[in-house]
Amino acid sequence: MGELNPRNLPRSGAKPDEDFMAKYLLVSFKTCPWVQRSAISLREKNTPFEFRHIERDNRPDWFLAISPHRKVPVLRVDDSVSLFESSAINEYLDETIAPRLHPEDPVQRAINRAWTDYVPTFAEHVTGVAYADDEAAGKSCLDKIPVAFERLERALEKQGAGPLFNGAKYSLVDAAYAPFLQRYFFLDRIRPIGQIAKYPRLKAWADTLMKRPSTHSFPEAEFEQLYRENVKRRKKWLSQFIADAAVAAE
Ligand SMILES: N[C@@H](CCC(=O)N[C@@H](CS)C(=O)NCC(=O)O)C(=O)O
Repeated sequence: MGELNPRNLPRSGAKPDEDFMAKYLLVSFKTCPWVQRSAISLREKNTPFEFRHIERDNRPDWFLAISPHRKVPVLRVDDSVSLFESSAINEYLDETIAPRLHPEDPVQRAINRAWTDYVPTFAEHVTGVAYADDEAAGKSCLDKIPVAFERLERALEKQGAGPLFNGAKYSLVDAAYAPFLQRYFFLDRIRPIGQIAKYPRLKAWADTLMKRPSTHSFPEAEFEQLYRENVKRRKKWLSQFIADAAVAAE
């Protein structure tokens, strides 16, 4: 791909002989939950990958050439194939790298996929408040959180004992929800929401996922601070609840 080849871009501090040529290059915005979902799957599979963080407001040409919707994540494989959409990327990873994260049983696999398909709605309900323009909109977003939480609670009840969605074994559905459950905790610490404690199975699942190293692409406090800076910068209703001191790094 000549100049559009992301490998040809200079990387800060890397000397040519130290260059790390991973099979998998994950193109990312640092705080993107959809990227995080694919990064989690790679980590759960103990698969080394190179993270390439780009800026939302300055997307390079090589990225635009490989990302049909101009969105992250893009997974570049062997510097020759570019995959997009986090769900499709994760299905690909699961089909090509052992161990299989999807359940063996086709019925369970269908149930897992069905709940994975609910993630965009769950994300919208659970993190919508971060995009609300005013208090009324914020309150109406917050009202949707119990709807999403209740649905997941019922699903987890049917699945069994936990602590993960399918019991003891980690699955793609865990990777799909972890970034959004994490953002609920971030939002709850910006302005208390107080909902998750009412859903014991969901709370236990979320706590398990938050403790799991694969959930985290960055040190936890640093990442939460980055998230808060994004919320503050958006200048939406929620921004006012982030103290200036907390964004001193801006
Ligand atoms: N459905 C997509 C969503 C990806 C997505 O929305 N990514 C955001 C960043 S978190 C993005 O690239 N937004 C840029 C834009 O919409 O222009 C997926 O699962 O990969």
